[in-house]
Amino acid sequence: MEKQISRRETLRRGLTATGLLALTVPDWAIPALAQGEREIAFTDIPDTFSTGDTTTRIRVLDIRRIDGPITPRDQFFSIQHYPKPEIEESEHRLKISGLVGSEAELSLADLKAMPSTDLVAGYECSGNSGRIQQGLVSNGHWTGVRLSDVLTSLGVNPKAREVVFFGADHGEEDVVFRQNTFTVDQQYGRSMTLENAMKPEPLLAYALNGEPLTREQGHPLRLIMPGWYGVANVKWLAEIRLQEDRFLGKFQARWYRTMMGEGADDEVQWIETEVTRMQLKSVIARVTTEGDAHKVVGFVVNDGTALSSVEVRIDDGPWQRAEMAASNTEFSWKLFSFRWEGATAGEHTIVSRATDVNGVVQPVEADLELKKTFLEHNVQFPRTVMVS
Ligand SMILES: Nc1nc2c(c(=O)[nH]1)N[C@H]1C(S)=C(S)[C@@H](COP(=O)(O)O)O[C@H]1N2
Ligand SMILES: [Mo]
Repeated sequence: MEKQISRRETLRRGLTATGLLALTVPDWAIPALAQGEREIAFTDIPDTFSTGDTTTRIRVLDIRRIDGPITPRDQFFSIQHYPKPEIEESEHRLKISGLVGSEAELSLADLKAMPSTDLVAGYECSGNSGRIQQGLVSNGHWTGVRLSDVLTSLGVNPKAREVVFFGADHGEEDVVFRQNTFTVDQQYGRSMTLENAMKPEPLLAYALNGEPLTREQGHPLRLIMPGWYGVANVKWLAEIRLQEDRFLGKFQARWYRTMMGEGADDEVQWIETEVTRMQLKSVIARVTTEGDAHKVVGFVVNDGTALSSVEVRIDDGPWQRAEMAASNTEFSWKLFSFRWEGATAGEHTIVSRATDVNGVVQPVEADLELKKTFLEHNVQFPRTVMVS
């Protein structure tokens, strides 16, 4: 039955039901093509670009096709390091171990019996960049149980300081220790401080856009860590372990880190940090035309800090303010749109930049010169289009 309702209608109902939106979605929030509106092709996308699908290791979102605030389930980007587990919801147990008052194995039914929370959260993979057309990004409407409610209900031992999340997915890893290499089977694991885990936002999510999670998105249960890079949002969540000491697993301490120099010349200090909260990034996703008018649409991701502006620049012109969509929320991606006046025939370069209320400005290449590693690449992303 639900299939006969249009996707937009389903979305509207879902959002209305959860009070996230007033009765109607403002036209604005839906950057779908209006009648008579046509897309202007980017000239910087290689012919070989393809999104991939559920059979490939990575599926990217074709950001030119963004047609509303919420990414449809069948377009949501997906990436993982090991083969995707296939888990029966009725057989799944979430183990909660370590420094808790009482260890537990919770079924989906146990979790669904607890008060549920709805949250719109968007994120990108920390490896997202222009190389893959910025397509490792999506924005979902998640339903689940607050992590803090689950932990509080079991009781947290005062010694606990670190919360580790393990997926059911696993694989063989070479772990190097001095001159030895051990090949062992490990689960995907990520951690955060207890303080972060007990914030109101982290969600143990069992639904995406009003339906059970897709296998690609971690069915039947995953962590949603609003404002953090994709890597923190552990899919196929099998175990939560509370401990006193830091967790040093591969995807926490080795693969997902950034090395960046601070200072200048021979005073540079090289700092290595974990990949956690999203760096401020804006991306132009699409340019369209209707008659003489041109419209530039894009999105911003960040850690949830309020924005003070998103601006667009055409060629060497001035920075001009874009308009923000009414559907944007604290942890959603933030859609923006810009009316491009007086576009002339020929090739143009367009770029956007976001600024937050703390005065953080999206960097240019030169600002990131001392970033040696490629993750967290939030540089301004100039695009070229051909206006005829
Ligand atoms: N269990 C598990 N969770 C995981 C991963 C993984 O390999 N295994 N990959 C992470 C990474 S790197 C990203 S970017 C996001 C992608 O989430 P999505 O596929 O739902 O878009 O999942 C994260 N969660
Ligand atoms: Mo990622």
